[in-house]
Amino acid sequence: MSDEWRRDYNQGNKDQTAREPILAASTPTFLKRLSRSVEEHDGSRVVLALDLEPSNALVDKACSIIDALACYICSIKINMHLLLPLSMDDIKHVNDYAHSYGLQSIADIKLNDIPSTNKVTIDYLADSGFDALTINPIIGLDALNDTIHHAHGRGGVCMGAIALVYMSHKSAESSYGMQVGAVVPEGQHAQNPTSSTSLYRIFLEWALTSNADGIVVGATRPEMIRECRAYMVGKHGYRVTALFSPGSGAQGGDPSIALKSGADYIIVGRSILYADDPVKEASRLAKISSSSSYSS
Ligand code: FNU
Repeated sequence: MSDEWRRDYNQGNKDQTAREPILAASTPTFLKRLSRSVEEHDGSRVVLALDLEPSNALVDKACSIIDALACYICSIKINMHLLLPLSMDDIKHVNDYAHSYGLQSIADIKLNDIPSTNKVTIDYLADSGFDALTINPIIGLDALNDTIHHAHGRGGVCMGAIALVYMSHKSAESSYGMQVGAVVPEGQHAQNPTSSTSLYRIFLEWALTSNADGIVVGATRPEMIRECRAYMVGKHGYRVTALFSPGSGAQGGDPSIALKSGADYIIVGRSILYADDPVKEASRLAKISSSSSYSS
């Protein structure tokens, strides 16, 4: 190994283990940036899922949708609908365009790999102009911790991380609702060997322990939103983690009930994008989101 390589290698190792914050204390967190966007957009707590059907000119379409809807939303959310067909430069263009309206942008990739791969993914997403990403806690507590720590320390950006807790689609119950036994660390004995809980409760606990900026709970399950919100308030005494709720409209959830049950942000795609009048629908949802609030 050359001296230069050795120096880089050792530096790399040190950076990995030191876990020192690399950001200036003044770098606003994702949630602060998102709150600022809410203020600048008339209190809208609507995150627009830019789920465009395959076609040509996706970048132009995405930008004209942003032009039309920017004042009714606080963030865009991009998933495989655009991430797969577009180049990194195209995605950066769309994200920069959203930023020019003061909007945030979330990469909905449900990150789910070993920490070293997750870190490279996060770096690419940050370079593409994303402000936050979604992550799947199934990777385990230590990996979640490590990955979120990396996202938060991402130079100059402070990427947010939003952990899946209970997804919105029908069959989510068979995984997120699954009863699982408590995991006992090696060498210890379970106090109560029969104790079990639901997977989503473990994911919620892990998300909070790992300082996730947000959690996802489907608008199709208001009772779960209520339970998770009550647990979050009980644990911290105040709100430090935001609850994002997809599944209104096209998936059958009611945005107003989701917000009253404890959602901070609603994520909406098709019911805006394919409405007869998308501007009217976005404006209606923006009003609902700015006026409906959680009551315990
Ligand atoms: P719409 N989404 C979801 N449910 O729907 N990220 C989840 O539990 C989840 C998500 C995304 O139904 C979905 O991929 F974790 O058209 C889509 O982009 O309003 C959006 O939220 C919902 O779109």
